[in-house]
Amino acid sequence: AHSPTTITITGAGGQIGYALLFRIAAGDMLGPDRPVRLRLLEIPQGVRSAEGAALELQDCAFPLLHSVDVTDDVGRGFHGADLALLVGARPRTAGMERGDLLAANAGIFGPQGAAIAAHAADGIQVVTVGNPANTNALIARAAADGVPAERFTALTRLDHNRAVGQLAQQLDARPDGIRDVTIWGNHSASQFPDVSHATADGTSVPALLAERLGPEAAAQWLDDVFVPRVAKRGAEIIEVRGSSSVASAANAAIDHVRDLVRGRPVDAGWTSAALVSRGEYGVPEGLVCSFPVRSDGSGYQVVEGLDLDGRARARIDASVAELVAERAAVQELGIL
Ligand code: NAX
Repeated sequence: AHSPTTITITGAGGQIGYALLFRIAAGDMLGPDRPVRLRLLEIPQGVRSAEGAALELQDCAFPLLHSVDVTDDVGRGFHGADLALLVGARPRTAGMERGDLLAANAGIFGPQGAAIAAHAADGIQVVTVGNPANTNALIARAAADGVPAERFTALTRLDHNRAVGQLAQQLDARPDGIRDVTIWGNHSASQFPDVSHATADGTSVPALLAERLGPEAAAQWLDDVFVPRVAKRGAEIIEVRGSSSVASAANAAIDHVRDLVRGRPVDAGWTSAALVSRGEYGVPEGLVCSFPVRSDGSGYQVVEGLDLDGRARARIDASVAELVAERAAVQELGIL
């Protein structure tokens, strides 16, 4: 039998936290053979909400759930953690400049990175969900002296799943028949959802689109409908629902961690995650950028060697330029 995995969830008293905790405790993330200990890290204002979730977790009597701790102490929160989901972040509020937002989040993710280096288990995997996710991951990693760069990832799986959902609808296909979609770049409206290598039930997605819509209309649908719809889906959800994506975000975080730690079947194709760049596809080293990735259960690896046409190259470069600008803004604030 496996010994319990200690999982720290920051912002656990928030909306995504509430959608995540019960699925993790039910075994949806690590599997039905892996008991878990949950550490809910909150700020003082969020502690009661996290404590309420802890009471409800108890009331589920989940067989895999060994313990739940709620704390607002960062060191205690990451003590012995095998896995950290950094969900809590400072949201952008009216009148806030980008610099203010980056500085406020650096004040959260810097100390959390340092606490992870000081207190977490040796094999810690750190997944950043809180926005701006890529740059928050960059800040946490910079503060986590001695923790290898490949232990830091950020969530673009929600964007990936959104892209798969849109293609499934457009092609009348089942989502699980769609392979090798890629989200490139930043988890923001500049991201590039790329279907040029994608297949649906083994047939090229660009060829299927051209067959259904005609070649010109297919190209137009990709540029004018698909890409903006995926990249701005978060805003669409807010407009329709009156509140941001919650269950789909928690579901994507669960998919991301499951593939990361349990591995992803080779025949499921690749997926997307933001990793610390080693210079793949010309992305400057050290940026946390979304790539096509596979996992053998020891972490994500970038799928290298894909051909990129001029359209893809230009869109990837634009999103990477935004990541470079975010890093420069953080450096200017003296944070990196
Ligand atoms: P909520 O505002 O409901 O919850 C955030 C929680 O974090 C609150 O309970 C708050 O008290 C807590 N918190 C704030 N600072 C903290 C700190 N220093 N330490 C511990 N906890 C802290 O937001 P929710 O809807 O749950 O969203 C959480 C984050 O996910 C946001 O930053 C949001 O932008 C981001 N998202 C990221 C997505 C992605 O795909 N990467 C998609 C969904 C979501 O938008």
